[in-house]
Formats: sequence, structure tokens, C-alpha cells
Amino acid sequence: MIKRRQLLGGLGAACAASLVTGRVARAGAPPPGTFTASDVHVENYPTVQAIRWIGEQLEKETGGRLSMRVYHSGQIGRENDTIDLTRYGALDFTRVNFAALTNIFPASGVLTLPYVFDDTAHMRRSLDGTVGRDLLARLSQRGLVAACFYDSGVRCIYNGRRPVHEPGDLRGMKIRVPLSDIFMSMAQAMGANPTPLSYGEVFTALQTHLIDGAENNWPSLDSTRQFEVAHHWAETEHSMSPEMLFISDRSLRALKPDDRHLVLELATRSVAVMRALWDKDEADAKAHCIANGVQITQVDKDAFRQATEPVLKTYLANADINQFYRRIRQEA
Ligand code: GTR
Repeated sequence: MIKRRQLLGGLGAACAASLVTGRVARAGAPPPGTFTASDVHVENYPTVQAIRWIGEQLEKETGGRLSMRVYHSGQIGRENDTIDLTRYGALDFTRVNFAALTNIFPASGVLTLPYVFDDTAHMRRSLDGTVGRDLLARLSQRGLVAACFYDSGVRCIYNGRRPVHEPGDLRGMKIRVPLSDIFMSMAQAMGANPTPLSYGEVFTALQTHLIDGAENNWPSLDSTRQFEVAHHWAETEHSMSPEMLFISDRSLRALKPDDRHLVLELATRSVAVMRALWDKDEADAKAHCIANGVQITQVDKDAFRQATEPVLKTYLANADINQFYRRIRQEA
């Protein structure tokens, strides 16, 4: 069980991490009116580009009075640290995956559950409708405003040892998962030994054989160059855990009502921008990984679905998760 303390480090972690921002700020303090944003992905990743787009539009609409500085590639730290920094207003925006939220906001776990979405269209429909609206409202607490969802494709298991066709093939393999109890249970149910690590540590862990594999989407495999050390991609498609853009409540409150409205509206509009970038990037990343030797294995999907059913059952015992789950399934 991952302890909540490890995830929500509280003021201590936020202060420790803000030393990092302090250092970044001293190296070139953002001018007044410049928002700060963080993302663990590289500069040209679709989530980073979408946040940049918000900044460009802000600049344009306010004649340069408001703008955005984006700290990408995990410069500010792990996702759980940046959530804390945003809660306390040391950062204005942070983009994180739902995997980083399931232990902090239990209801949010519904979006990460195995096979909850049938496909991208189903996921987008659910998040654009009342389920998404209600979840955004639910996550807007503890100093955070949940601004919008971004796509994160579909997560599959990949490894550097052997092709995987069915859950039994994962026996004895150490598979990295994000710091989330749901992901730990899912990997275990699929037959693997789950190893929680933060995103920035995965490449080295694969290269040094601390782990045998991991699970993620094509753009993550590609942009981190993990494809160089993990060639076997199994189409498990076990989770479509989306991304979340948080804005600091403190930063928003400090704005005049018109500016606050503009920031929130641009975040909502950035979803379409991100999706267009995502669709292209996902296809390009897959092609690039295959061109560099990644081999795709078709799996016995029913066997993976069955293996993860106990996880689903455990989490559906939570009434809150259950009602969101049923509403998502109605959109299928
Ligand atoms: C990616 C996601 C990141 C991070 C990463 C991970 O798909 O975009 O925010 O959560 O997965 O597995 O840690």
C-alpha cells in the first residue's frame, strides 16, 4: 500500500520542492504577470504544447500583460510534488496524470480502472459530458482548481525480456507502475511484480535491469527513449488514465474577475488543441518506436480483462466510484 503521506507530502514537501522553484526563479525570475506551469514531459509533448498555447493566447488577449513560463521535463520535480506546490500557490499550473491522483482523491480512481473506457471516442464523450463536469467540480478542492482533462491514449505493458501474450507470461517480471494503489493492484492482477517508481526514474531502471518493463502509452515510450531498452510491446490496453490540468486556487483568486474568466476559458479551449496534437503525436510515436525495433504482440485481451476483474470489483465497492463507473459505462 502506498502511504498517503508519500503522495501528499504536505507543507514539508512543498517547502522542500519550492527551494527548487526558488532556484529556478533566481536563475531568471519570471516577470510580474507571468504564470508558472510544470509538466514531467519533454518540450514538444502534446500536454506541454497545449499549456504553451494557453500562454500564447493569454499574451495575445491581454497585450502581453499576462503570459506563461512552462517548466517541462520534470524540472520542478515529481507530479506529487508539483501538485503540492500548486496547492500552496508556489506554482500556478501543473499538468499531471490521474495515476498521481487516485490516492489523494479516491473518486478520481474511476478514470484509471481497467477497461473502463471502450475506446478514445468513449473516453472523450464521457469527459466532455456530465461525468467530466462532475469530476472537475469534485477535484476542485484543497487549493486546486481542476481546469480540464487532456488525452493520454491507452496504456500497454512493454518490457526488455520477452514477448507477452497472456497474464502468465508476466510472472516473475518486475513492471514499473506509477505511485498509485490502483496501478499496483492492476499490475499484480496481470501477473507481474509491480514496482512503483516516479516517471523520471524509469529509463535508468530499465537500462540497469532494476525493472524488466513498465506500462504506458506510445508517446511516453518514444519521448523518454525507453524503446531503446524495452522492445516488446504487448497490446494489453489495460487503462486509459487521462491527464489533468490543475490551476492554483490561490493564483486564480489573485486575478481580476475578467482575467480569471479568460484563464479558465483558455484552459477549456486548449482541450481541442491538445487532442489534435495528440492524435498526430500518438501515430508518429508508434511509427518511430516500430522503426527502431519495437515489436508488437497481440495479447489474449479477454484473459487480461478477466485477470483484472477482481481489481475492478474491489474499487466498485466504493459507492462513489461505483456511480461514476455506471455513468461512464452508460456512455459506451
Ligand atoms: C504518462 C503521463 C505522465 C506520467 C507518466 C507515468 O502517460 O502523461 O503524466 O504520469 O505516464 O507513468 O508516470
